[in-house]
Amino acid sequence: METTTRGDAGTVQAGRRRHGRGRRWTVLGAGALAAAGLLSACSGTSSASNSVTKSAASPAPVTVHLATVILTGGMTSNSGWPIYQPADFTVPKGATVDMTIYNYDDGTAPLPSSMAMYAKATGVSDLTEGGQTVTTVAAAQVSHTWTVPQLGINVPLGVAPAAAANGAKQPLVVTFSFKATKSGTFTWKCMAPCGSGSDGMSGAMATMGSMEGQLTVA
Ligand SMILES: [Cu+2]
Repeated sequence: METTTRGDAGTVQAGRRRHGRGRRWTVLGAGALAAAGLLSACSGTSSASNSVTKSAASPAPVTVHLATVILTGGMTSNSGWPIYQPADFTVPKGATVDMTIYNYDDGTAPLPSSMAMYAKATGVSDLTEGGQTVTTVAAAQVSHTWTVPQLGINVPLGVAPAAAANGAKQPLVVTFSFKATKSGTFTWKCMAPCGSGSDGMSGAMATMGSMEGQLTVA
């Protein structure tokens, strides 16, 4: 009987132990479920962001074409006031931007030595001017620049070629590409002193919509 009692006691004890372990396991199980819940919440979040990433990444790469024209003050009856038209651009984020600038200005605005760095193209690829591949324009031959400081983009522009035999003005055709990877609204500027005033930095150079404007990447 003692054995049975011990046995019973043992069984009871064992049962308690098992129960205790069971509770612990239950607690652990709840913890594991909670952890799994957290994990599944996390994986839910990450799968949601994955699907956003996928939907943003799955369309074919976008290439957009921008074109702008630089007109002289003589062409717009605003003497001494060259202008980019248009001056504001909007492109989708992630796009490859193929840009063409038609520069009708045959006058130079030589870069002073303090601005000599703007003679070199940066932040763009495949720059051509007048059909020639270009990486730098001599500082003394710069007519204007298209410079987006926040994006590290600088494109020096040479002068327009001589007018055609019939007197029609000819543009210097400038082409280049860049990738719009960063969203935001960025001010671009001309860095050549092509405006008015003793230093050429007034007038058009100090006016949004003339020698500066905005590039919006959205
Ligand atoms: Cu300019």
